[in-house]
Amino acid sequence: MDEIRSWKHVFKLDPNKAIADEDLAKVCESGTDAVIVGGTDDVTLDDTLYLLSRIRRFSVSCALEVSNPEALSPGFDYYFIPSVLNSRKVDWVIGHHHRAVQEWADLMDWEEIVTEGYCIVNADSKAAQHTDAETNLSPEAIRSYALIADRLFRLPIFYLEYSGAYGDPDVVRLVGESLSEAQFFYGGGICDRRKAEEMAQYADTIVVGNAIYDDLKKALQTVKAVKSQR
Ligand code: 1GP
Repeated sequence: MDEIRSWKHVFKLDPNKAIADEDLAKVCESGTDAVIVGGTDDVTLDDTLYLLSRIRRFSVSCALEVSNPEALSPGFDYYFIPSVLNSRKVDWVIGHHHRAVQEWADLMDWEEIVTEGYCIVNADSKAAQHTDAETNLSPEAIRSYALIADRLFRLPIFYLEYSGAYGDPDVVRLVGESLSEAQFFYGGGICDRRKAEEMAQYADTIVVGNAIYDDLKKALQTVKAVKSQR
């Protein structure tokens, strides 16, 4: 967890989306602190292994965000386990986790496993729909999920997920001010330098996903934006 605490910027790559070798090289050598491999649906073991083998040509840290236990594979530096705190379905909060631990507890290296307390707030995102998240939340309600992650459950990461949409900077600031121990991940709609700078003021770690596939040149500039704030 000590290394993760130093992460200011990460790219999230979707095993289900194609990326050319030269573009992947640019992502991995961009100066980002880490690459997370993760997607919402249709994540297969084959696609995950293929992407991992290509990322491993570079020295960048690499975490697998587990959305489908069938796609779990050894070889990552970390395994991020999301628990969607605002899901209406117990499976996404703790049910899938319980089944996985029953099956694989003896094989798990707990040192590599990091739990993320998620709050998904963009109703139109696949992540919200897939997990049946309650997205109609006031800033205070979102802050309360952050406090649950931080103080009540003492999770190492609180992840405010706007996936596919740029969030409300006032909400992100409120959450940032409320957390004391948990590492604050913000993800959603960061597609250029200005947006990266804005959210990096409030979040400990910003996550850039879709922009890699939409406009890589601008996505790469988000790294510089964060570095220049250091
Ligand atoms: C998605 O939080 C990440 O899980 C990043 O969001 O794809 O909108 O950049 P974007």
